[in-house]
Amino acid sequence: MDRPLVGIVMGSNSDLDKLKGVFDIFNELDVPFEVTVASAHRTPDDAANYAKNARDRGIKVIIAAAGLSAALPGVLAAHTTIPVIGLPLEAGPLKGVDALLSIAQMPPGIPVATVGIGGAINAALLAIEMLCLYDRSFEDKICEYRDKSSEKVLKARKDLGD
Ligand code: RP5
Repeated sequence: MDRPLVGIVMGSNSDLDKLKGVFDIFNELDVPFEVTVASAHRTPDDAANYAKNARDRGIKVIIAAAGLSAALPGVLAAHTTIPVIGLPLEAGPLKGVDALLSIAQMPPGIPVATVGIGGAINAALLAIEMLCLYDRSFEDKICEYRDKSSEKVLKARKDLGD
């Protein structure tokens, strides 16, 4: 098994199902990743240590997924210079809007790249685009994915008799 290049961190085990889109893309495009749980609130030292050690372990980008008042992506970003993609998850009465704003509205100085609520697929694809900066073979994987997406639209058009 290849050394993981993407670290996926979720705030709770209850988030796992919402990350399916990330796992599917990485498995389909053969991207080595690891997944763990660390909470900015319940295991703050653990979250900080993960971020601090990630670069030395070969991780090139982190996807941090959390719901409610989602501090996790910002906390991880504060402890590493590896780019962090924040993935806000739908949870609780505000259905992810709270997580989206918590992640996107980072104070200046510690940026977190933010995708939409439940934007698992875009988080995965953005991570792969960041991997292209290290290894251009990942470009082929992105192009392969885009070609398949285009084919689906063209097939739908054909099915409509257009
Ligand atoms: C966040 O709180 C987690 O990311 C999760 O989305 C939400 C609820 O967590 P649990 O109470 O289910 O552990 O920290």
